[in-house]
Amino acid sequence: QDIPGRHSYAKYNNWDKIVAWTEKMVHKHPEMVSRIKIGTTVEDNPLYVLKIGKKDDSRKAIFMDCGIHAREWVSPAFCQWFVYQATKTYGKNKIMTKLLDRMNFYVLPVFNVDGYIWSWTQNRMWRKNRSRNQKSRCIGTDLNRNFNTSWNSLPDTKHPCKEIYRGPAPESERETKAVTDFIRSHLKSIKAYITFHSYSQMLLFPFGYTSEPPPNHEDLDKVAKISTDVLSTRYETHYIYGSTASTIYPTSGSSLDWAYNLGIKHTFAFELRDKGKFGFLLPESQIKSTCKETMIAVKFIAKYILKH
Ligand code: ING
Ligand code: ZN
Repeated sequence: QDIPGRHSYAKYNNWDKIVAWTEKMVHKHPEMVSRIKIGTTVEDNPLYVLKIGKKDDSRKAIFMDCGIHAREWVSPAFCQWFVYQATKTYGKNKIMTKLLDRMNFYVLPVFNVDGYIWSWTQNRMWRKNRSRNQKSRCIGTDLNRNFNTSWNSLPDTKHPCKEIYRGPAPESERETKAVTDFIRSHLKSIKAYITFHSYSQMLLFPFGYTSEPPPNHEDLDKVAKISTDVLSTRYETHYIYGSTASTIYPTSGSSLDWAYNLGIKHTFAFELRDKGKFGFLLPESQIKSTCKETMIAVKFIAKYILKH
């Protein structure tokens, strides 16, 4: 239903609506959904992970995050859609039932909560978080440059006024720390890490900090190829795929490379719709189709993880 003022999967929802939605999901599916507060932000907002699956913590798991960058609104929309579809189709859809019977999903619907709120209330094009910087009047750290992997290798991430400022130290930001602590403490079960950005229509895998291919490059390449193939079956949306460095640009300190080097051998980053016509301002009329096609790819990756 699309009632004005209410949470809707066909609309962009502000932070308050998303918080209320997390509560609703837990109440609706107490057997399958639980909400874990993994930390708080600089502005003291809660960071919530929704765990989807059975109580058994020893099963394989996939960690997914959305909204690491504030202005990429279709990304949190996808995480909400994923939780909705997973809970709605469990027991009805064969693949989803099998996935949720055998594995868990940890979904962080908004990683950069303070930035997300800022992009709703003050500056639609905001990317970073909202932490104050010493010796600079510029605000914010790029959370996707703040991870402890080749953190200081790219000089253009040094300046607090840059959109890709890496922060004063690796994991200096509370948001980064909350996520890395959570992943480290669930490392035994987490077999895949997927992070959602927009825009560009790409499926990326490690590395961004080097052009050296990771040991399982061929495997990642194959999974990415099939994922983008199945994604395109729904609306013929064309994605390209490859390593971050060779496909989009070199990066340092990204969550994708960090998770990989921690030992999670299947890590992917989606750059969702579109290719630049609307860019970050993707119209609400495209939310559902973006989510539906992405869901097909994510289900394929999950099936692959279950099998291997
Ligand atoms: N793009 C990503 C960025 O952080 C990316 C690309 C994804 C880099 C994953 C490294 C790892 O620059 C956007 N649009 O934010
Ligand atoms: Zn991004």
